[in-house]
Amino acid sequence: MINAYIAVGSNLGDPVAQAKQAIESLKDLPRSRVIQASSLYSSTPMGPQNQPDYINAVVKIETELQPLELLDNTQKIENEQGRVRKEERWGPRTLDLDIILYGDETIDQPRLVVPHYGMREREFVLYPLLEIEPNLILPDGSALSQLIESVDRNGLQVWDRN
Ligand code: A4P
Ligand code: MG
Repeated sequence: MINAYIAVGSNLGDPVAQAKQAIESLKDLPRSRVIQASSLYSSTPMGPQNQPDYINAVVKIETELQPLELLDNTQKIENEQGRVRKEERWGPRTLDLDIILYGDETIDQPRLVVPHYGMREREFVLYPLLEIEPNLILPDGSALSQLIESVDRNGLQVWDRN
């Protein structure tokens, strides 16, 4: 069993409901178990500002799925929740599920890069992660609690406490 962390993001089509539905769907992942979900947070958009605020959360799971199997399953959930892939970088979406960490593994493949490339700078990933895993050490040996000191909350707020 490997511990993995999935970041949930939505800013279209009732984002709160999308995020809650995504957490429910993650509970049905094969050969896996949800250990904990963070609170839901509201966050201001990273990237183009002419899009709605986001709802973000992080979910800790325990899984026997291999990394690419996990990605297949999270992409299936994205598609089921009406995700339409668009050209615009960092544009709005009904649901984005990013694999933030997969155990201590460093993965660099065309379809999957773990740790997720943006996690170190993104307040909407780091603060929910800190809520559920305050003592987390990243694969490169850095402590989450230390890393987060240099990352501004940028308006991030708890929306729905878990
Ligand atoms: N891929 C590679 N590594 C991973 C990984 N660790 N987890 C590949 C998931 N997927 C990974 O992703 C494109 C491809 O990345 C996938 O096919 C997969 O093989 P995508 O989800 O189709 O495209 P995307 O969502 O546009 O790209 P990405 O990188 O997920 O977008 P970002 O960078 O996550 O930006 N502002 C706020 N406040 N909150 C947000 O959640 N999210 C974004 C999306 C922009 N602004 C935001 C937020
Ligand atoms: Mg994504």
